[in-house]
Amino acid sequence: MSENVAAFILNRLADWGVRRVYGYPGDGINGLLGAFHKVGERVEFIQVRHEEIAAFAASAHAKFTDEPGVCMATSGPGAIHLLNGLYDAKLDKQPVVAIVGQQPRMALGAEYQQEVDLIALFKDVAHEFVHVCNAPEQARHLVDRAIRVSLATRSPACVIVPNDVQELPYAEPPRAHGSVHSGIGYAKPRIMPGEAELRAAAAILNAGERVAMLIGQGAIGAEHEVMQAAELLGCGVAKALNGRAALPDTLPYVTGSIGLLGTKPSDEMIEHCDTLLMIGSSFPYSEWLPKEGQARGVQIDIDGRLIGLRYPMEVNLVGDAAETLRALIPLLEHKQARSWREQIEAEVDRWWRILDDRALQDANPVNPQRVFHELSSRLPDRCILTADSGSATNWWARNLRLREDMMAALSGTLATMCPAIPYALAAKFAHPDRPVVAAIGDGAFQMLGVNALIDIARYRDRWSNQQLVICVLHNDDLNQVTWEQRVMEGDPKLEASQELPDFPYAAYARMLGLEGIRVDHPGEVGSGWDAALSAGRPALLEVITDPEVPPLPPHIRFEQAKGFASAVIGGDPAAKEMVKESIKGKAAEFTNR
Ligand SMILES: Cc1ncc(C[n+]2csc(CCOP(=O)(O)OP(=O)(O)O)c2C)c(N)n1
Ligand SMILES: [Mg+2]
Repeated sequence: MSENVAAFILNRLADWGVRRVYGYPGDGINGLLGAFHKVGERVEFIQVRHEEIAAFAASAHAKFTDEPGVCMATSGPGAIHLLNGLYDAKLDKQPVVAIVGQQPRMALGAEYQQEVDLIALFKDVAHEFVHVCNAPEQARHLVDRAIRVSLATRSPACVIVPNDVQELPYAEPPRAHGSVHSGIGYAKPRIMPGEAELRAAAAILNAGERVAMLIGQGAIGAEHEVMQAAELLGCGVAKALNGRAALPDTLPYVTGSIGLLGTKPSDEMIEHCDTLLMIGSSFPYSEWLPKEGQARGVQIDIDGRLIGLRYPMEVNLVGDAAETLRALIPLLEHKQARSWREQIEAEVDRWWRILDDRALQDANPVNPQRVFHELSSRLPDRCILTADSGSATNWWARNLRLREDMMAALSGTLATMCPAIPYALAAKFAHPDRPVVAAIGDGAFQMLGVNALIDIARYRDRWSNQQLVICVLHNDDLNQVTWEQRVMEGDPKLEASQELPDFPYAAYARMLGLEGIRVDHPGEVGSGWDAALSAGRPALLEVITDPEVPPLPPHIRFEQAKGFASAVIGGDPAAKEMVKESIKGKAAEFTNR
């Protein structure tokens, strides 16, 4: 019996090295689902609770491996549900392939049931490649191109397959005019700037007296080169969120995160630097970069379309971070004056003490900073960390001291809620031997985490290492936005939009057969982590945290202080608690001089 188009597509994915497809069924992909019977163990269908989880998992697979992530959904509603996860991949530049069903060709254009214009729907998110497979002979090059384009452009690609085409016998392209004969394989190119640009960059960096380095996800894999360059330049290194794991926080000159979720040493380094070296980052907020004219700039980025965009750089080096640094390092002089570096290291040391103090301050009942403070010293070797979008991301970004050989990911650029648990799922499938720790707010848990936890319970037997902790920060509030309303808009908290219904997170995990631990006392946070990490099965650690601890930026700008004051005056329901907690946080800065 000859192979049908659906089986061909799955086999072709397998030939490209794809082992796993995250998805959800529907009659638009019944042909493809049937074909999973025919491909044996070559490719596996991982059913998740929601197509958005599938797309997040595919995005995370790409983030945690060098491979494309693949997701699959049915026509109409299933396809629509994929979108948010695909945008996460698009904005964070990850290779993801979506295989999507469609109604039969003869029904299209008839306002048929579940008929959605999928090309139009995916045209933006998968703008590099979205095509319909109308003929069996097309299947080969559509799969080949979707994967290759996603890898070459680091973006999502989409193949739409009407369900009648899935069932047709596959046909190789004939040797005829108009046929296409594609092949498999993609090797990353070596992308390097020219010699003249390298010299120009070195001259600027050698002339600088106060160099600041900012690295992002493009610096992942360039740890040793970044360290060597930082040593020569006598600089500090700040990290954008997606580059959180590119360099260990245990190095004395790593100033940590930058921006609203950033640290004071990063902010001060940027404010006083005379030279900026930005590597593999598209950090967007100009107010946290040097003022124009303050610093001379050199940037390294693999994508020529994105370079020189955030700051007017004098030299733009288009190239892979590690390769480019390897070529640049021999041209760099070892800076003799070390006082700038010493100053940064002293600031970093002081900052960690401020963070420790802030984390240990009382709150009602648990200070959310303490959750990450206690985790920091307990992070298992080689762990993979995931975070959601919410106030907890502030503490995740600041209070965790990552060591070597760890990985970390979140929705950096889309900053969507809900990826933390789907990312954890994909991390476990990609690296079943590594511990995983996910941090998520109660709002995001109620939005999609409730469903994604079912997937963790469902698949946990597959993972050799059972260390997987999902920490839910239970504050009954959409807290990040509550603070944004106060600080950015000067509005009091709007309870109608911000308050969350109560939910028994730990008890729910226990119902699913997982460990569930609830902590409502500061003294129990550390033992809560110990119990969760040694449960012998995935665990949910629910911590009742105080929503009135402000996720303050490293320094409050005038307009923000004004907003904060007007929220207090405007009758915020928690005015008293807010003021108390903010003053405590600031006080830790003054006592750690
Ligand atoms: C899908 C989506 N909807 C809305 C937002 C806006 N938003 C950002 S953080 C946040 C609050 C998250 O609340 P929760 O998960 O409880 O975390 P908390 O801030 O309380 O720590 C919201 C609504 C978003 N980023 N993504
Ligand atoms: Mg919350």
